[in-house]
Amino acid sequence: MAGVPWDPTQSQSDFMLRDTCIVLSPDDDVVGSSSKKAAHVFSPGQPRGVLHRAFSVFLFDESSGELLLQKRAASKITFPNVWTNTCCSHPLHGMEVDEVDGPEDVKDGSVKGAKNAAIRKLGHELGIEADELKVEDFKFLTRLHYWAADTVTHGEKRMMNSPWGEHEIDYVLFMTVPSKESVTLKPHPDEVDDVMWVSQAKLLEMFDDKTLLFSPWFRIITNRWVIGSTDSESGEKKAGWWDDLDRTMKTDDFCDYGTIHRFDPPEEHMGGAGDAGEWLVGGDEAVKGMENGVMPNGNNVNGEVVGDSTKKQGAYGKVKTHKESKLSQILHLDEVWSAITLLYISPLESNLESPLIRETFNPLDLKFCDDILCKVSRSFAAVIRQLPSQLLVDVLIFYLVLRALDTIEDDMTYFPSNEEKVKSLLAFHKTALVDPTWTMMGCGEGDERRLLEEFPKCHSVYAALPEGSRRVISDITLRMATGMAEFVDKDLGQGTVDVAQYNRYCHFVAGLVGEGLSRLFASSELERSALAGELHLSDQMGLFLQKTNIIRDYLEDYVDGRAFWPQSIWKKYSAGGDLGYFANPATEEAKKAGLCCLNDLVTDALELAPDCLAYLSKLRCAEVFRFCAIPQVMAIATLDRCYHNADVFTGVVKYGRACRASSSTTQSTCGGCTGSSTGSPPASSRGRRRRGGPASTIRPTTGQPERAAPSSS
Ligand code: D61
Ligand code: MG
Repeated sequence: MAGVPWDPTQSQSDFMLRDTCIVLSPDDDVVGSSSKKAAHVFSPGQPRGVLHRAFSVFLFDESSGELLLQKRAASKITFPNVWTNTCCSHPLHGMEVDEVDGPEDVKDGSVKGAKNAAIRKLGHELGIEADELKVEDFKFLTRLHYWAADTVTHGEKRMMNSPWGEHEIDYVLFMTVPSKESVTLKPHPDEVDDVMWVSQAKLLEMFDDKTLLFSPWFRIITNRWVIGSTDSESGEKKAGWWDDLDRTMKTDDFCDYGTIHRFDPPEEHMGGAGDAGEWLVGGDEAVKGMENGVMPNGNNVNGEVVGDSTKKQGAYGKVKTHKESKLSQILHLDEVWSAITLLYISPLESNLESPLIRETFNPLDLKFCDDILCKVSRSFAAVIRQLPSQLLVDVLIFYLVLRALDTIEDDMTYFPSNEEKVKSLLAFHKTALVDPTWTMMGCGEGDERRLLEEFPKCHSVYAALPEGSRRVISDITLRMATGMAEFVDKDLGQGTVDVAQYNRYCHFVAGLVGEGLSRLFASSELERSALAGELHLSDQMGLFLQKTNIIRDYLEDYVDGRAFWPQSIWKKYSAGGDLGYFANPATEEAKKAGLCCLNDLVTDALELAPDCLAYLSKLRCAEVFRFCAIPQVMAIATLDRCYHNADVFTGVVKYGRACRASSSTTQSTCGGCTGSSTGSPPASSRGRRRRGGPASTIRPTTGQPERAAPSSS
């Protein structure tokens, strides 16, 4: 993979977002990548974060035998204020000097990747110059697998539900220098608050000092290996690696490359936002079934999230739809070509009638699911129904389950309090997905309400899916619900606070869909199993679709009192200090500012495009490719239409007939879902939000409008 220069001047939060950690199987095989941030989030859906690779350097002064410690800066996001070994960090994907080791590198002890990463970080954190240490001089000793919630280090109070933690397979690296003077120490203030060379005796004294904090991994490594011990039963003395540095560095006596030593953290580092408890005591048995660095259903959720129930958001008013003129539509030759292709050359066909599907599922329940899918999203229905039969129903149910969850999220009046809504969201995976009789009456509108009311039919089909698919669906449902719950109490009248919050929301409601889909693709064996590990790229696929919708739906969302445009962006352009300013620009100047703001957001979204293309390039099954690529292409077209287009501020920007026609063919092949006789009510009555995929603007020329498309004509 081509490397991108790593920027050591970034802020801590940029590192969190941009550093791409190496996601691991419990056997230390590379299975994917994750942003540093996503990997370190502890939540009910991933109570121990995401397992990734790390290294821990212990640097000794040969002459005095002292070890260099660092105190992590108070501004660090994870484990601030703790004393720890010389340097601990992560090898990353995509570095100019490769940092990714494979099994062979571990077997022969070379682990050049981890060592390269160590050199990079010793320079960045401590200011040690590149020529002062040599990659060859590191001694790789062993690996340990541990996790720890960051419950202790955030200030005075124990953060029982800390959202952060570590979950790593850590490569322990020793290095010696002839004397302290051999290395320059210029600690980076964002990383390190203090450094200290200590003897063994001094360190033991510090360990006893209750006013000092230590990183859990440093304590584990030191007590287990670095400092010698006496066996309590035999009284036998065991040498520690620090006791005879010469032997440690020059022989392989202490090296163990075949074992991954597993440790649960000390009691005080259990818990965290996902309420994680003892786990690795079970050794290799315990880690069986890990997927993409996460233990599926490995949650210890207490399910009780208490919310402030005061805020209710307003129902939205109807906003105008901007359509394109006929002439301008005809000028989109590419779209016309797509339409012709789909109409006359190769219409998407539904695979729902396949014998495999008929035999596996209750036909009446499946028919309900298929019908309701067509009602709630024509566009996704079209791309889902052309999937191969071994994947189709899994994705269909995945869609309906999340649509049902989203209906709960989006109903602004059904629940007596936010607290009740949060409860309902967080329970969904163990009510709707477990109890075959579960229903919810009167929530949402139209076909979505029906989906919830007749949910047992969905459950019946869900229950007949392979266990692996159910696990993915249930896991993503819980994680999405947890994310939605986090936002229930937020006042979004003026949008999200900043880009981080905007990204976070999009991750929960769409990025996770991407992850779930990749896992379903992989488990169907239509795609390579490694796709399931492409957490980052999968996430970006969802973000791109969701951001496009959010940009397009500016006015609807604003009128609705639930907007997502980030303040850190739009406040740069709004003299009035209100998001609604763009809808009623007082001057020419103000109008221009609005367009600049819009362009800023479109540009932000477009930054995701390369990752989306990278994701698409990994697909090898034509139908899966089509399923993924069509919504992306529609999103690009939507962004194209929105760029520098003042219509975004006065209504909904829509596609023309060409795109819609292309989907009408897909409808014609899907028996039983032509238009609507039951019909959705016009979606305007009470706080229902309506957003389809970007492809939702592909609609049939006849029948009722797509759920996403309030029609002005
Ligand atoms: C490949 C192909 C399709 C992909 C993908 C990768 C990655 C992510 C996604 C689709 C998801 C994109 C969501 C974009 C549309 N946004 C919404 O519908 C918002 O709700 C989000 C929560 C429910 C997500 C449901 C969903 C959507 C598409 C799927 C799927 C599940 C499962 C399988 C396949 C596609 C939007 O909804 C409001 C409303 O319309 O009521 C919102 O609340 O913003
Ligand atoms: Mg929603």
